[in-house]
Amino acid sequence: MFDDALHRTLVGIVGPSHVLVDDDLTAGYRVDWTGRFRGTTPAVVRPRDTAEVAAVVAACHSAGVALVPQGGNTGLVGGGVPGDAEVVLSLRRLDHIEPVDRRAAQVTVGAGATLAAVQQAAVDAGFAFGVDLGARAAATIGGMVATNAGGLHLIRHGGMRQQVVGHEAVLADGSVVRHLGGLLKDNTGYDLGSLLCGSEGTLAVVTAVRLRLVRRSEHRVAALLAFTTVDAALEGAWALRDTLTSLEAIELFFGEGVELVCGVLGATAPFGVTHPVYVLVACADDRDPTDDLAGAVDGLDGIVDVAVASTAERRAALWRLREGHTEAINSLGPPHKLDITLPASALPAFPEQVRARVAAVDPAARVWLFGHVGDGNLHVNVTGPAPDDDRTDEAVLELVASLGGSISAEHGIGVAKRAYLHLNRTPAEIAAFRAIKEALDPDGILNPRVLLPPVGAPTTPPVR
Ligand code: 2HG
Ligand code: ZN
Repeated sequence: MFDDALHRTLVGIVGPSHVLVDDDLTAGYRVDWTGRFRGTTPAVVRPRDTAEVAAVVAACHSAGVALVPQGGNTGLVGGGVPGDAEVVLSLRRLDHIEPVDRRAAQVTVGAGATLAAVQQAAVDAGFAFGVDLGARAAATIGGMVATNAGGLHLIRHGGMRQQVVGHEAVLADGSVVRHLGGLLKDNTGYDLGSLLCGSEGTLAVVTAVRLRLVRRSEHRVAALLAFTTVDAALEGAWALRDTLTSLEAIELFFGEGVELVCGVLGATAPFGVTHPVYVLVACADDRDPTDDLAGAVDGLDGIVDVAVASTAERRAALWRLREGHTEAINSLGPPHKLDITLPASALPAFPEQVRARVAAVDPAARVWLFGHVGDGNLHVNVTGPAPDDDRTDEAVLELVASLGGSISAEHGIGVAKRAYLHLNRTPAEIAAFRAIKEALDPDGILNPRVLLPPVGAPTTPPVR
């Protein structure tokens, strides 16, 4: 239980100004970015280094008080905010970035370093970081590890798991595991770093990671391609994926999304009319990739409009149309975020299928689709249903599972999808997950409300 004694202990560890208890001070830590998930907490604790994190976790462990680790609070499945009793363990102050190790092409960073800061450090040293995503200014590396973030460049460099070459984390009893050497060949037992990727704060608190860096490409170009049908857009996207060696990102979105982004954020679309479907393609290379991109686009069927952007400013304007979706949709009220991956063969029919499924459950709901089409990851956003009305979530996730897709591509399970894990994972797999959790956190103090299905949740996929 959180009591005066624990409060005093925490103040002794991190100092009085880093144990926040007043409602107005904790407010921003208790609600997620979308506003759909909110809770209460006895305290937000803000340690400044690994030793303080370890002491805080040990104190909470002794008192039997659960913790929710939190980074930039940009998560979209309710995995980083408290329910009603957990202490929020904010890792934001662990934002150190060590000098880039040029010989190894690696950098060690604290869990609280933002993605943007790590990207800048990599660029300053002549490299790049392999993962990019729209929330780069606020998202922290620790949170990105915890959710195994994928993002925009996954088709080129992989997701977070592929970048982590070393880790440091605090276990549930306050002990520290540190393996930050960054050796690429290192078969000395279980790969705890890999296990922590996607563990959503349930197995340990990530305090630092060593990241691989990638080569920096000096020349970039982006193009927005407009299509009249989903089929043509997908065929085009796949053809570009298979021909362009400089491809960095390939994104799909729809006319209604572009109109919303332009209306809400004041962005401008490059064409005089709104087209039904768009593909945004980005290339980066050591030499100017514009000719390669133009050549590849020329060979595609079904394109009705093209805008090519070479300058940073024009590229940013095209990216605004895609990255602005999240913010623009949020202006309609807390959305239901259903971040899914589908097998390529299921993608063409999916937009119509998912709209029909949602309409059958809630005719007033609106469906917004956009995502990283190169890896089959679509973001299905549903607006209209109340935050706690899960009927459309269930309908969409069941459809996705029946098509052989994943109910979480890159955002994690959090609290939003834990009741649906059985759609993708067998009873034996879930039992193995529980055994790992039991072994590393026997008292269940690390983010206990996320990822694993609640007791009593279904264990077998529904028969349809
Ligand atoms: C993106 O790809 C993020 O922009 C957020 O993963 C997706 O807002 C979303 O649903
Ligand atoms: Zn995404």
